[in-house]
Amino acid sequence: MLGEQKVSYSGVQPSGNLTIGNYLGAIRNFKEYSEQYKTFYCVVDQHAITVRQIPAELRRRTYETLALYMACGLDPEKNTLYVQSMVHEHAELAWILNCFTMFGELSRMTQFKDKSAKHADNINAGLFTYPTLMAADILLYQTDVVPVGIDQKQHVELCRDIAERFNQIHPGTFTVPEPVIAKSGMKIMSLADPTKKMSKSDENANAVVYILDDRDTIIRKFKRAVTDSGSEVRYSPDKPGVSNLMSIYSCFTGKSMEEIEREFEGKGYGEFKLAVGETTADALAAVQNEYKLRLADKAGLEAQMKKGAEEASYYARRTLSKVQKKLGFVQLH
Ligand code: ATP
Ligand code: LTN
Repeated sequence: MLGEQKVSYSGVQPSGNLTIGNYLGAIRNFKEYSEQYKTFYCVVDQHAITVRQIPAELRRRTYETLALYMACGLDPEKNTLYVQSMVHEHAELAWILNCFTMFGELSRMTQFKDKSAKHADNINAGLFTYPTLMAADILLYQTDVVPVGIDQKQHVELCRDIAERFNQIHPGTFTVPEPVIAKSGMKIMSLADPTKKMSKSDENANAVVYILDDRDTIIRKFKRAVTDSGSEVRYSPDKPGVSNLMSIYSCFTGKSMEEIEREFEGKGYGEFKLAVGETTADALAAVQNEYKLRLADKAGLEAQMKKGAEEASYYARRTLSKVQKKLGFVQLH
């Protein structure tokens, strides 16, 4: 809570082109808090460097991610939209929280295990302590809710544990946040392997539908999506490919699984896949148009970065100085 207002906080890494997984699992849900909550949505560039990035690409994607936030309907007058590295309190609080986080806790994080298997030549300390930086992001703003995809639930739960541990020693420091996982869209799977999460860092571009893919590409990718044996459109654990496509269709149309099964009864996979492709392309068209306008206005994006960082810093500074005081760091006035 900040004053009387509840707070929603989330972040997305500028580590690749954003996917419909990022959109349905996270960004699309940010907007619903805009009216009643105080909201902070961050482009987490410091998290992105836990795996090697090409500097020019990281810079470009930072602008793109901010433009996409706006294109997805996040009004900068109602939401604080900013870039993590422009608010130095994040890194400072992360250090402090490292001293309140256990080695064993970080070792259990499944994202760390997955990413260290994938980047075996670069298992750096930042990759390991990634969740304490994420906890700092969240706790600096006295956050109540964190809208994320299900893969981030474990990190938010660790953040809760860290906040509770800190509060036990230094009462009343942090609001303890809750993860909020969308009912549908919490985990969109890869189109090439429906047992794997759709991920922006996937090397196979056909496995992933990007928010900015053009209409033909979207339709082609869905046409090629791996489906299961049989020909029936049915939501079931033994049909992971079809079930994933049904989830995507349901997210974009609001239809229930039963309604979708009825709609495609007696029709084959081909017709179903085309419908999913067309529906997705239609739904993304408005976001794409708005995105192009936003991205073309570099000065506007930079003005927003500045304004967002100033807004965020005000709250971040307050929490950090409260923490430093509680810890016994000398404060000069
Ligand atoms: P990377 O591949 O670089 O790890 P990512 O695609 O997992 O990236 P993040 O920036 O780590 O994306 O995640 C941003 C938000 O999108 C998080 O809230 C995450 O839970 C959500 N998200 C990512 N992929 C999916 C997915 N396939 N389904 C639902 N939500 C997702
Ligand atoms: N770890 C998240 C990104 C992230 C985040 C956050 C999400 C960084 N800081 C704070 C919610 C709240 C991910 O998507 N991989």
